Amino acid sequence: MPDPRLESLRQAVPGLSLKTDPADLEHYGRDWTRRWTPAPLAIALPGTVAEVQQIVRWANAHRVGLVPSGGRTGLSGGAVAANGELVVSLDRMNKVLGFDAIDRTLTVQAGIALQTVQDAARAQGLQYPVDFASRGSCSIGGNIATNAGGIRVLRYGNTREWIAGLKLVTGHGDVLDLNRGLVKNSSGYDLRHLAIASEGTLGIVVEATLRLTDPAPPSNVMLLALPSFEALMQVFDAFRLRLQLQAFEFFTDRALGHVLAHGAQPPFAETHPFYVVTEFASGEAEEGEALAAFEQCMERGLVSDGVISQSGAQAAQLWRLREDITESLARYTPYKNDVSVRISAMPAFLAETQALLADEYPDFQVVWFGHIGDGNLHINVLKPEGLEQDEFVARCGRVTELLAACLQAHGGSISAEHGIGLVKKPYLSSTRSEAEIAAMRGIKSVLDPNGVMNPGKLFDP
Ligand code: 2HG
Ligand code: ZN
Repeated sequence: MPDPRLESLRQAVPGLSLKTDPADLEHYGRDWTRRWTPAPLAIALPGTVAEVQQIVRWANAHRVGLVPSGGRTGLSGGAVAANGELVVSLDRMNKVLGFDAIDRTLTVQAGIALQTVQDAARAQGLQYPVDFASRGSCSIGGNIATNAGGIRVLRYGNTREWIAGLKLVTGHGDVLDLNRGLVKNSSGYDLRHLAIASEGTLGIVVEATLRLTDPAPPSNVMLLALPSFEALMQVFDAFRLRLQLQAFEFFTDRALGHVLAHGAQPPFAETHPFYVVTEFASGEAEEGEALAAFEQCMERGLVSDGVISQSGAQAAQLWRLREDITESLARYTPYKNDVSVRISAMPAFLAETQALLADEYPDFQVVWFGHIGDGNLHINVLKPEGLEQDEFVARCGRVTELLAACLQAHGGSISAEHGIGLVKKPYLSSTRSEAEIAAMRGIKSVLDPNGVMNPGKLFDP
């Protein structure tokens, strides 16, 4: 029998596109975590801001939870609908609404894919510089909801830096038109920044005005082989002193092994314990500086080999070694950590964490990689075949408590760029004080008094 609430939703939002097929419920009810069994009430695909408002008002009247949904490439369970929520997919709201050459802004609907935004910026002779491997599938709304980072944060910052304005449909169903593209605006609380990284718990981002910038200069990509973890930050320092780096990413030999098994070509004849991919503007002077930094690192025993891209195709090949890690690990349903500390704390934190995880995970494969230049590590623990998912997650959860304590001691964060969602909810207090969490709850109660917006994500009611 059809759920009577859906009939009332149809009446409240005439003409609303709704999906209820089991395959759609499964598809739209999960994100890349693959840990929870999807069980949404239905999938709503609004086409206008007014329809989103009507859905939110209906949800308040019927006390139905709403899960805002973009590309669902998230890794923290922020877009999971496992408790009879209505998924509000922005798939149909995926257009470019306008470009302003003087303001250098692009206004888009929130369901647009990151790659489409990058292409639209390029077509105007500019760039939208936030970038990461899921660019083709993730949406700008999701990027905003998690303040997504990625591979160019070192040079360009996180998503937050590029949001000149956004429209938020609050948990009341009101539309807030926040900051309206202004460069300067000291008129009180900047609610735009509250919406960024709120993981859909305050409302649904329906539109955004994005700042664009000059196109990136042609670049060179360099892959370095390193003998030790301790060398990482020293190599970073040596390169950063001489070059304006656009990226500085690292991965271990184990990570590379998975990417090679997935079809990539080995970069060196020999294997090395650690690798770094770095990118900087091409040009004679820059290449000279890169070579000097490389030689200096070789002399100090910090680097054991290296290759610099000779063509765009080779640059893409080198990037693939780093960008394909997540996909190549997906079949092991990894338990993911996405942690950060200030880069000054990184050497001590790395040493401690390495020792901790070696002790705590003697029998699990642990894969390290990440945005080391931003102080952001991704530590993926692979589920052994045959071990039940619940048992695996419980064991990883116990270790995450220790990791969270270590992060707290170093002033770090349990989520650098993926969000808290469901996965990291138990550890929020390692990164945020009680007073901060109380303030966040207070803000939520103002913008979403009935708790319909993404219930159970970030913190419990
Ligand atoms: C990346 O940096 C993404 O590649 C995914 O943030 C990280 O899979 C992960 O743990
Ligand atoms: Zn990342």
